[in-house]
Amino acid sequence: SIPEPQREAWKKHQVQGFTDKDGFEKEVVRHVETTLARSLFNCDEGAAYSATSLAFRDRLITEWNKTQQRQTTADTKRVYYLSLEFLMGRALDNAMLNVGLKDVARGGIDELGFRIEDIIEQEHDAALGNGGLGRLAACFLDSLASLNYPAWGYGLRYRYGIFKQEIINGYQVEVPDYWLDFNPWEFPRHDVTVDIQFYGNVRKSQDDNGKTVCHWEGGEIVTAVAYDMPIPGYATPSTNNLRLWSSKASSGEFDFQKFNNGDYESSVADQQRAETISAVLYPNDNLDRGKELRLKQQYFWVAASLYDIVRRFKKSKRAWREFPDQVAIQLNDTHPTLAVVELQRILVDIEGLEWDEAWNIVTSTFGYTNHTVLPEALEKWPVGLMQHLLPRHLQIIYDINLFFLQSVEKKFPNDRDILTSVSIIEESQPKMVRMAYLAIVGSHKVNGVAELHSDLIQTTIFKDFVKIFGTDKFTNVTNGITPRRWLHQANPRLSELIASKTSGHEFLKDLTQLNKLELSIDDAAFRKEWAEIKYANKVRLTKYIKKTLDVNVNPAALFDVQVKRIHEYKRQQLNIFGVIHRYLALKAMSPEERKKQLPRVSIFGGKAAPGYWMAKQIIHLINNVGAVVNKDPDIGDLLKVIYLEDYNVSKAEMIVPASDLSEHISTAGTEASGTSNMKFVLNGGLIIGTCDGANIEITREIGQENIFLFGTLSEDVEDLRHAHTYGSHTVDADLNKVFDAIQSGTFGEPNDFGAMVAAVRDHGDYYLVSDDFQSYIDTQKMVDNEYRNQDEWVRKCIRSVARMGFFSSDRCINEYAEGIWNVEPLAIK
Ligand code: 6GP
Repeated sequence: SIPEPQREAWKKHQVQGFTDKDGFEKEVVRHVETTLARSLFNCDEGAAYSATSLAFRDRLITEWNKTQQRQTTADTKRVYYLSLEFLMGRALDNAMLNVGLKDVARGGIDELGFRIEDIIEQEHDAALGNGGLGRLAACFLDSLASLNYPAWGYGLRYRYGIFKQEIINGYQVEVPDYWLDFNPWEFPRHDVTVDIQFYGNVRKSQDDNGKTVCHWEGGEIVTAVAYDMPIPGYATPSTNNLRLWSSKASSGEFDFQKFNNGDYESSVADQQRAETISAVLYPNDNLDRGKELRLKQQYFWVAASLYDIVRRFKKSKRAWREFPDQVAIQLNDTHPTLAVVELQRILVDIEGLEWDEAWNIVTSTFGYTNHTVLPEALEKWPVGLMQHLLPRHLQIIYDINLFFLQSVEKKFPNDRDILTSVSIIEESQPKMVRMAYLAIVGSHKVNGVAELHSDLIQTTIFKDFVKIFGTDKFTNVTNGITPRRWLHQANPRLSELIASKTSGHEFLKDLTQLNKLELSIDDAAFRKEWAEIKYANKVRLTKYIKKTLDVNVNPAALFDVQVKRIHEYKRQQLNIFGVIHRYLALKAMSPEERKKQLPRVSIFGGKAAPGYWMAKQIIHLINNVGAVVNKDPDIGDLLKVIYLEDYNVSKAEMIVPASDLSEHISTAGTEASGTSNMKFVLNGGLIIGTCDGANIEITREIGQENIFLFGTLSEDVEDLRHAHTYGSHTVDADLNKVFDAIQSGTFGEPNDFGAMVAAVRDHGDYYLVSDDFQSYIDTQKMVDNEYRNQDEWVRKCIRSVARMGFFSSDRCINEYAEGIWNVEPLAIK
């Protein structure tokens, strides 16, 4: 650093950042004219977006520097959140709101000849995630910064995020998402690099004291380069860091010999192979596909992050046993589990600690969050692949397993079954490493993401581990969402109305303040304004539907929304079968009877994993139903079926505030938590849902009279499945009529949907669509009836919002901090 006498000059010129409109405009013009090399003669909306973002980025980065400095000086414990996915969405609007300068920017941009809304729309979503797991990580970053926790996120800087979805002739088509053209929010740190080793072999030697030392040698090296994204807290100067690693060939890797000999292609091939590691996000949600490149991604990212964390710790010159006092690492699902093995390797092989001492440090450092009980999502890696790619790590895994099983044997002598069932190595053909088991053994806390889910993991997939470790190791942290993005940013008018009825914007820092809204519930003017805001949000979505799909929908109709990844367990098929049932019922009515019906718009959105054939058929059916229903003159406004293309975070910000009713209808016991359920209720929409995930806790908070619950309970699911397979399975008569309509060709080529119908009717109906169909239809009828009484409906919405305080990700992060990480916020003077 700079010596004391010269620091004066630095301090004099320290960047202050703008605070008013003039200062903002000056920064924008400077960036347009210098950074972007443009002028007032060729500054379009894109350039205005870039310059505005750069102006804000400059502000954030000065606060980022101060925050890091503060944390280093305070020398407190830091949290590291390791996640393969961060579904951030757009950054500009969030940055403007969190630093409290959106109005300043609005005025400045206006004077410079643009509209702030148009500028915001220029930004490409940072879509480095699939769904719930990745968006949760993004909400957590916002809360960590807003609550002043010293925390870093670590992830991969994918060149291609989740694909863009186009709907062509009713089918999903995937288009690559190249998002890095110009990203003003990232800072390349070409000086922060880590060399990562793969393959090779292990050599053993004896040190001077006769101790065996392992050396991992040979193989190939790939370099990780750090890219940092500043994460601004709301109404605080704290600005945390999201560090994403990008892969490139190590400088030794480029083969000049080949190059000079004219063998350009193969000299470039090595480079491309290295860059492939961080090239693409795997597009699967709740599904593990076990591809070698995925394992490479995992190790690459985990090894680079740990190197960084250990380097930072070593600067403090503390003893190794203090590592867990300085460092908490959270594993976002099992994807980063190799970090457990890598830290043990660093401590034993490189730092020379004894195994037990090292293992104590490791297990005190890590916490593991499980996000699903679906068997197809539980990660396993073939032992052979692990041996080839990470030979030393496999040895360490075997040793971890050996010592673990020895301890189990001691506790349960002569119980071979428990040894087989909890072994980290599955004795299958081929043998597999069970990553969840490794994560449990390597962590001091394991948590689920909603009460039901946390109970289920303790009584089903991990029950033997509860016997071994006791219940203390297992805990629940119910998910939450950030009210900054999901209320203040997505629904500014509602946020202002709430502010006017509570203690200003305090609710954005303490969401429980929403309960003050109940005091205003009898205020007719307030309810009227509430309803007007909902209507305006629906009009906005209506215009978007007209623009993108050329379908006219009536904004006064009930908007019924299901937007999320397409998955059989989430049961979009149940929803579309219900829509078909409604269509058939309307068709069968006389014109007089039809006039009495409530108009409804069924809105769907979401991506299917490219290799998930059934999910793609579901998308196809929804679109085909829309094509028939939307142009049926008998139906008119009474029913419209809309498929919104390319659902993502920024579209959610428009869709969620426009919903009257949203669907969270997974088979009970399959949706670990769900988080969009929380977003919809927080924006004044009601839920139709099953007794699953966080729906249960939402019901407890808002009251069962404010939610439409239906369907099988999770404790009955197993018996029903058993009965479907071994008993007789009869399908509900109304559902059979739906199937008949599909199979008679009403919605296109029946063969296209044969498998979807057969899955329910003939192949055991694993997701219990037939069991829940009638109660779903009946509950939808109740919805229609209740929606007619708009005054009571609005009261329900207000009451629900008032009681949603629990579902802030701030509450959730505080629970992690206290119960798992043992970290405290850093006070700011
Ligand atoms: C998801 C769960 O499906 C969802 O219910 C939950 O709300 C979310 O995680 C956040 O906890 N799980 C995944 O996206 C996933 O891929 C491996 O889990």
